[in-house]
Amino acid sequence: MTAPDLRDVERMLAIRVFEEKLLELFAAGKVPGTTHTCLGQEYIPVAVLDLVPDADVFSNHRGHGHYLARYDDPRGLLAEILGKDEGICRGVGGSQHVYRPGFMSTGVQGSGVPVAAGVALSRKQRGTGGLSLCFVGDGTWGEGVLYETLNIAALWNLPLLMVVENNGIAQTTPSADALAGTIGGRAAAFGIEHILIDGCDVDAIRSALAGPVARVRSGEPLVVEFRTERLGPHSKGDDTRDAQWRARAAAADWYAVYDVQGNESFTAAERRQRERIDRVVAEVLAMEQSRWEHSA
Ligand SMILES: Cc1ncc(C[n+]2csc(CCOP(=O)(O)OP(=O)(O)O)c2C)c(N)n1
Repeated sequence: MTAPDLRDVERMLAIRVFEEKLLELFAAGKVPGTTHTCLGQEYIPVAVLDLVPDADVFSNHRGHGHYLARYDDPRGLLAEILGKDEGICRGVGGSQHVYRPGFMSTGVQGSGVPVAAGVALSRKQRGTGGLSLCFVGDGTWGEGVLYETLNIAALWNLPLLMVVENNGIAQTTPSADALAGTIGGRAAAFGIEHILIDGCDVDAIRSALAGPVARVRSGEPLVVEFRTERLGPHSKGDDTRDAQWRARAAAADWYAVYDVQGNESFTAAERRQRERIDRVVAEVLAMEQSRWEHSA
């Protein structure tokens, strides 16, 4: 692995610290609704989003890292999750339904995929350039609309980049019990290129993807599958994986692979981010609740 760039590591740490704080706030009863953290997967949006500053991003239920890697706006996101008026969507969307121009998430599995293709079609027809980037989990390959979308994307040469965060499990169902064949094989059925990324080296990921992503812009849809590990539970207490699996996930964690603890500049970056996120938490907790909050 090449020496990781401090700025990239700091962005990954910002997401990690944010997600850890969120679980603490949840345990303290401060988070309405539910929340899904991306602990372990932070490097994926950090690696990918820098390649596509011209993309509309379609995110999913596990989308905090996607948003933070793009906008570095923990204040707006936390305020949104906690239902505050200063949240990105005035506290109406919460953790899973975030919108701002160029970014949209949804908690309805797979429902962002055809929307991403529609926006890609619109870009193509209007000749604006750019592309749609859609994040999905491996479990979402059980949603039929995904295949209808791949079919149309291939047939109409849409600038659609689908990033699959394959953490091997969908809520409590191991992918091996639900997914026949492979994700690569399914992309191939539509004549769509598939790239498998196994590893968390952000520079290597960008080098591997730069060329294929450039081809997406000219109308070659692409599926990029990341073999990754979810460090936390699906949402809060629902982790059915055995100790062996959890140990494997911990060993693959980029935080360990990058040896954050053994690198002075990384530990300083982590300290900076902890202080920053602590400040954000204090500010957000002091904000007014959203006036859109239901009173019942
Ligand atoms: C249409 C729909 N069905 C079921 C759910 C409940 N649900 C939320 S996340 C999830 C599992 C998603 O697994 P995957 O796509 O692999 O993403 P991961 O959670 O592993 O990141 C399920 C079943 C949902 N949100 N939407």
